[in-house]
Amino acid sequence: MKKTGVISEVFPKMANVILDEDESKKILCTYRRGQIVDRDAEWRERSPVCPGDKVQIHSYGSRDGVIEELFPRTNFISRRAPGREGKIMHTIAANIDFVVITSSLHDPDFSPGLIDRFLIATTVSQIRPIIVINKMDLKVGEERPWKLYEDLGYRCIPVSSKERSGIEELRAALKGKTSVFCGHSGVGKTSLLSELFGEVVGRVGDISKSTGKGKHTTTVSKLITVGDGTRFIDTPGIKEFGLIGVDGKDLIQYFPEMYELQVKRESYDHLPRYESYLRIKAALDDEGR
Ligand SMILES: Nc1nc2c(ncn2[C@@H]2O[C@H](COP(=O)(O)OP(=O)(O)OP(=O)(O)O)[C@@H](O)[C@H]2O)c(=O)[nH]1
Ligand SMILES: [Mg+2]
Repeated sequence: MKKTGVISEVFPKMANVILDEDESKKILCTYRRGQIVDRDAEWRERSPVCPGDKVQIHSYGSRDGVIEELFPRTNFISRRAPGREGKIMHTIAANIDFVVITSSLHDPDFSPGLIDRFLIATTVSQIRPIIVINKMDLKVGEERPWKLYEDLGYRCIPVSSKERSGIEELRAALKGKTSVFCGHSGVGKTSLLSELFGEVVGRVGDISKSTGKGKHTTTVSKLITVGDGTRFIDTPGIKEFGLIGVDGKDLIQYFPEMYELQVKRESYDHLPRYESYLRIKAALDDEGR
C-alpha cells in the first residue's frame, strides 16, 4: 500500500518512517540510493535521506516497506562529511523551522567556534537559528558569555534541563514547529529534549573527567513527534562543522557587524567574533587550495 510519511531515523540502507496518517506508527523501510538521489548533484550525499525528509513509501504489512520517492526539500542543513575526502556531504536534517544551536555554560565550557559555524550554515540555508545555553545551574556569578549573540540580535534562551529552568520558554518558542537540536557532545541535547518531550528520548552520557567533553552518547539522529504538530530532532554531538557553499573571500559577509565596518573602511579586529572569523577563514582557505 502506498503511504506518505517523514523520516525519523536513518540506518545503513534502512530508515524509519513515521506515517502521516498516524504518527504513532513507524515503518522500517529499505531504500535504493539510485532511486532517490540526484546523480548530477555536485556534492554526493553520505546518505540519501535524512531526518525530516518527506517520502512516499510502499508498505508491506504494518511494519516494513520500501521508500519509493523522496519529496523535494523546502530546506536542509548540511556539512562536509567528516573524515571523508572529496565533495561528500552529511545532511543533518531537512524541512525544518529552527536550528537549535545547543551549547552549555560549563561542562563543556561555552565555546563560540561551533556556534559561529552553525550561524553561517543557517544563513546559507535560510533557516532560523535559536541559541540555547544549557546547564545554567552551573553559573558562577553574573557570567553571560552568550551576550555577544544577543547583541547581534540572535534569540538566545538560557536553560537548565537539570533544574528545569527556561524549559517553558523554549517549549513555547518551538511549539508547532520542527526543530533540530545540534551542538557539541555533552551539552545536554538529549537531556533537554527529554524534558521538553516529557519522556526519555534516548541515553544520556557522562562528561569525561580528563577532557571535560561529552562521550558521543547519541549515535543516530532521531525525529520525535510531540502530537501538537511539534517535532524535535535529536542529533549526535559533533566535533567539527565543515561549511559548504561558503567561500573564504566572502566569509566576512556572514559576520555582518564586521562587514559593516569593512565597507566603511574601518577596523574590525577588536570585535568579539574576530578570532573566530580568522579561524574559519583559515579553514576555508585551506580547503580551497
Ligand atoms: N549540571 C547539568 N548537567 C546537565 C544538564 N543537562 C544535562 N546534563 C548532563 O550532561 C551530560 C550530557 O548530557 P546528554 O544529554 O547526554 O548530552 P548530549 O548533548 O545529548 O550528548 P551527545 O549525545 O554525546 O551529543 C549528562 O551527564 C547530563 O546529566 C544541566 O542542565 N545541568
Ligand atoms: Mg545525546
